[in-house]
Amino acid sequence: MLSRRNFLTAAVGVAAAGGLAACAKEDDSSSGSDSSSGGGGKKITLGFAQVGSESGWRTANTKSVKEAAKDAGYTLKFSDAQQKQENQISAIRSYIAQKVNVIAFSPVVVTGWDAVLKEAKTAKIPVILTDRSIETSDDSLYVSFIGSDFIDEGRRAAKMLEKVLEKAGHKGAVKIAQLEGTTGAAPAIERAKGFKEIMDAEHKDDWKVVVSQTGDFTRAGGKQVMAAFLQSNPDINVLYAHNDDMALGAIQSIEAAGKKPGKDILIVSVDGVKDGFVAMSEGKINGIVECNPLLGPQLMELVKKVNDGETVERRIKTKEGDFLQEQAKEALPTRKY
Ligand code: GYE
Repeated sequence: MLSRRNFLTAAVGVAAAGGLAACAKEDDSSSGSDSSSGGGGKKITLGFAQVGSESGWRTANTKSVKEAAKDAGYTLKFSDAQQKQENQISAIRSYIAQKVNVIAFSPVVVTGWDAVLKEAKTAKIPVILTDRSIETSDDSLYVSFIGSDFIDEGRRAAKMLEKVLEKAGHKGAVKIAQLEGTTGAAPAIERAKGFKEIMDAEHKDDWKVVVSQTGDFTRAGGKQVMAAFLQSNPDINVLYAHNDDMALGAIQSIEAAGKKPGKDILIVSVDGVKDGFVAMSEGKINGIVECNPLLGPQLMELVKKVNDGETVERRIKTKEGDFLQEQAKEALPTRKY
């Protein structure tokens, strides 16, 4: 017989079957003393439903959440949904059944959450969105959203491209290939939107996105889609990638096609992971808009307030910077992810 907990863990694993099921996992970890959670001395249990492990950003985010939960002395129930919404929904349902104190999750896509979040509300379990937002007509379904402003990141990427083109002394048409993040995910929708806003307002005549497709935020996706872009549009001279991992995959295809990344094709991406900085210090990426994954400590503070019944800010934005090649070498040793 499966114990209740093992049964629930198995349910999440089964829901993940069809993908890389072996990696779908729900871990329980607890540490610290009961008193460290403060309040009435009762240890807080947090259920965290992660998107997956698609990128360097995500790896750093997971590490930050796990470490911060440990430092705060919470019991953390963690699951990896392998970028599949149905897995995340199963994980959230299992947290509701386990009566955790607070649920936090990073929604893989923006739509389709109302039903499961209503179940959490009925069970009186507060929900915090981390990193990615959702679309809902019912604002009472979550208490707070902590994460970056992705529209602004898109705008910053366009502004960065202006600088990159100027530095490269680029003349003539700007033919942009866009590698989009996961279809339907907030960072994919909004990074495209912010970029387009600046492009339409300020570069209508000289810039054009000639191809745009999802690479699912992965290196393999970026590599594969870029290879196809180079076949269909060999005159592309700029790549805007919604994250570093896709840019890093694309670099492999650009080199395989006998072109120089960072020269023949100017590259701007988002995140600022270490490998992105390394590629930038080698001259292969021209500019990176930072998106900070180290949300763990802020999230744990928020969890405590929510658990204590305090009123919290509805929207908490993370702070980040912009980096060009000249700053890459200097910044590299201090990068934390
Ligand atoms: O940019 C990408 C990851 O949601 C901000 O997801 C996050 C994005 C990040 O896979 O690398």
